[in-house]
Amino acid sequence: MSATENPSEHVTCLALSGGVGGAKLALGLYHHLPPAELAVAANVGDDFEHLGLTICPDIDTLSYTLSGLANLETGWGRTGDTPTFMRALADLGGETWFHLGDGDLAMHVARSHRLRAGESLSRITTDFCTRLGIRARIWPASNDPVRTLVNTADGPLALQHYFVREKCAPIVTGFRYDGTDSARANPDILAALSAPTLRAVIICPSNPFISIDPILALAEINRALRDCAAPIVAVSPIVGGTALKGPTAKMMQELGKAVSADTVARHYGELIDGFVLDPVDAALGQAVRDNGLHTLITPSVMETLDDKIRLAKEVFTFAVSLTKTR
Ligand code: FO1
Repeated sequence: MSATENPSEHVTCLALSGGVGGAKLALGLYHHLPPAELAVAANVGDDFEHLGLTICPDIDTLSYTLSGLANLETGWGRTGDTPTFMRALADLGGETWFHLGDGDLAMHVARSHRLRAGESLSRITTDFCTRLGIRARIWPASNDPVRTLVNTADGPLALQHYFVREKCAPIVTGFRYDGTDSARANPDILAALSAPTLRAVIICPSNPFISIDPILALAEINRALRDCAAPIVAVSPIVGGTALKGPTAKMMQELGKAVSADTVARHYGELIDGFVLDPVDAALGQAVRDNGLHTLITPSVMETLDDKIRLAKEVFTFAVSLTKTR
């Protein structure tokens, strides 16, 4: 692709993703599709300012996962990273509840420096992806700050304070996506959604409340998804009544929702054309179809790379086979 070409013209598949759980399917898609045909719209609602740095956990998790640098035990951070910075920080009485490995720290320092110099988050992310050898696109949902706040019984908490510092313990009563009133969507995402080359939009099995809704809360993206000609399918992050990863099930329970894959299908409602369920939830398929959605029932727990590639292939094939009913 030449520097003057528009990257969105090459995209046949746009994935919407948060961090660890969604990145697994994004990696499968990266292997299944010609890499230049894949773009991942990354949640920025988890981003926060910490120790004077702008940290973008979902962008970084996607970048490390697609470049093969991810720490496979945690799902976030870099493999083989060392803790010298954290130890020195602790000795100085600094905040240590959020772990920044030495190599990972370079990402935050370099990004924060360039943001302060006036570069956009999307441009910096594209440059980092190129330098890490990633041939797909990772597009921050917005270049403007969007910050997810978790409303809890003890008051609102910034996402990382809820998630990491408080270990998801507080009872959740709702969510707020600060900044979405004025934040502009990443123009590359809007261009891809209106391009005739786009064949499928895939909502990864990420947490609907804290990973996907902050993307959908951007009015321009929401409208572009509703107007887009390509089918939209979502993969359930709930399998057999429990979350594949993280606090999705706990949140659903605390919000008074049934912890079940069809709750996720109803959550996305008319935005989506198809929904992917694991065979353990096959009995829920009829209820999902009764709500006007097509279903694909296929194993969706991804442990190995082969699992990720197989699921990605099946989900993409399912999506492109659908004729839009919306
Ligand atoms: N998650 C943790 O549970 N503890 C951490 O100390 C932590 C550090 C961290 C550093 C960089 C990064 O990119 C991600 C990090 N995460 C950590 C993951 C993370 O913040 C959450 O998994 C996501 O934001 C939720 O999607």
